[in-house]
Amino acid sequence: MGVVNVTPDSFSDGGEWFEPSAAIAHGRELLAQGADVLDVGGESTRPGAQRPSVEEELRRVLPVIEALAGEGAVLSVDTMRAAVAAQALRAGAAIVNDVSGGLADEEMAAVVAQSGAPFVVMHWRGHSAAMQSRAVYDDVVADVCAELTARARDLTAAGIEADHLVLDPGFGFAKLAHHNWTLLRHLDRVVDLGHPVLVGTSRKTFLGRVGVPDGEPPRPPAQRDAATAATSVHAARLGAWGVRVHHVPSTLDALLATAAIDHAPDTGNDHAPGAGIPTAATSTTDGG
Ligand code: HH2
Repeated sequence: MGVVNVTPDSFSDGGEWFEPSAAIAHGRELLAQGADVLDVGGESTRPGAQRPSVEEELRRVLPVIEALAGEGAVLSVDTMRAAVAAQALRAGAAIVNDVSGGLADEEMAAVVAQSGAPFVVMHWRGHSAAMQSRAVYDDVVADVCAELTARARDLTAAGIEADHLVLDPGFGFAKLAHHNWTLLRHLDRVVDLGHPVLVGTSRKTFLGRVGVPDGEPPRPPAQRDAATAATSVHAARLGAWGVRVHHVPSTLDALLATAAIDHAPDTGNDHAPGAGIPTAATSTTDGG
């Protein structure tokens, strides 16, 4: 899933794709690079971000969704607002991605249920101003699993088909760095809840601290793509359904390389049919 932030203030790429024409071009670029789904959002969730009005959020996302859906792209709308989700679905979005999992807007569950669209339910404990003070857990894996399970139960009671729910542990949302790492290590427990799982670690601050001594500032967001690729490969290995990233080529390369390892012939099978014995035509100057 490639990220299209139509915002002036997103933490990693705020302002870069704020004009509809730039956002549409960026969406096309992400598709050409191999994204299967584009996640279009008009509100930044970074700590301290000001919420746009509903009208402003619609003004940002609708032209981008209409244009890219018209070209056949599969789109999710990244919104906490039922009114935005409803109009985005009418404009051609196929999936609703709500970082609040339906908690921020009490109309959201009904809109999604009526549409029959898949719904990404992220683990959330409040809007950005309050969320870091709520990063308190007895056991982060057990607590996040329990809260996601409760959300799934309430959303199915509200009429959303259980098999339309995608769960997301919400990396960086009401989580300290060690909470994010522990959740990644035990992501199989979230997968075991029985829903597809989406993982969004892309460029988040805890990745910017990898290899940086304590007390020094984290690396800037654009220098976090290798760490994003590593965490995304790990998530895929543990059974994630999707990974949400800003830079598609680095994560896709890492996923494809891992898949090549998984599909390599067993040792001792060098001459088995289909083992890919290099020929003159396929050999390359660096050994193939
Ligand atoms: N993270 C962000 C936004 N939407 N959706 C899901 N399902 N999972 C996530 O982890 C997630 C998300 C934050 O990233 P970004 O959109 O780049 O930043 P901002 O909120 O500042 O626009």
